[in-house]
Amino acid sequence: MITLDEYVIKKQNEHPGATGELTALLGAIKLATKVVNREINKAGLVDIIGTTGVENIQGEVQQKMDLFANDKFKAALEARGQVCGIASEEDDEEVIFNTKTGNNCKYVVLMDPLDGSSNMDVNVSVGTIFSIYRRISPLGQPATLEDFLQPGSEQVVAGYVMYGSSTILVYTTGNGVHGFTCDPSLGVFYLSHENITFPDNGSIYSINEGNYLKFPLGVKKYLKYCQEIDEPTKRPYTSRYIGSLAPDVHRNMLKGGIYIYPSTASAPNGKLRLLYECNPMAFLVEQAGGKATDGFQRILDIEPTEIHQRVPFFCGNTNMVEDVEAMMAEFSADCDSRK
Ligand code: AHM
Ligand code: MG
Repeated sequence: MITLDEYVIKKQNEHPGATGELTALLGAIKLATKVVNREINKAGLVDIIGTTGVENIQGEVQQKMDLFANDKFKAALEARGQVCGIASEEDDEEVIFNTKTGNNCKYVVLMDPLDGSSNMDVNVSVGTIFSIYRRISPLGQPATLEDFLQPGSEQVVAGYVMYGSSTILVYTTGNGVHGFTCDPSLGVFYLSHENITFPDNGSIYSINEGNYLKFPLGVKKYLKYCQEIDEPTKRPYTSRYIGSLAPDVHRNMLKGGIYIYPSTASAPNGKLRLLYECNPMAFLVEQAGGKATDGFQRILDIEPTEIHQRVPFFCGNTNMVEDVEAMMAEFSADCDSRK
């Protein structure tokens, strides 16, 4: 049994120049994860589910656990002293750790501390999604907005934690995707899923079909394709949608499938946020042998312009994503943001 700490240190030792800063940073994320996990497990017993009644900058009502998780991750990351700033779904702007220690740190973290949090009300899986970049501004000064607005291809680490029937932390440093399951009696994450890769053929599609009438024609055509009967291609595919990005993508990576949150008539850029939802998931999906696009271009190549920017998101088995891309190109080229 290899623990997360042992695994990260082993990987660190394979890089002669490694300083251990990234290892310490991941340690902070792991610590906050355990605190959040403990609290989630008490949902229903103590007053932690439901909304605060307050909206975030994106007009979404914050859940009590959104704020709890946000505070815990920020506190753990600042205390560990490896991060010069954080951008979070729950904060209006980037938070800069403008202290002597903070200004000398190399990394920024972007995160959604508790994604899909409304699922908690009904005991359904939620997740934490995170993305780590090397800062581009000079050391010794406060981090700048540009440190956060880097394309996803510059990510150093990306990962998610899924608080499900068990709690699993999955991450990549660009060297495969590895998952660690928490033993609840010890609070220790053990390597349980080394080198996760998509199976060759996927047969699951995940999308909020309630929005069907608002989807681009290319997506509508693809959904009909998924539902057609065709023995050789194992269609009809199975529809599975939790409404929590990390668990939905986790299932599709392990079992084979596609996740889609497209543009809609009322939300031309879709719902999901590029920097702390789509980029980290795209990095993981590519590392697992899959593909992630906005229907037309690679997610990781998009140059961000703002922290809470939204983007349509298609990710999963490469062949499935390419099938829907072909239909988007044929029927919905007007949705290509580059045109
Ligand atoms: P959140 O960040 O406000 O929790 O929203 C993100 C979540 C994703 O996890 C999920 O895939 C999607 O929103 C579900 O949205 P919808 O309810 O529109 O299907
Ligand atoms: Mg979210």
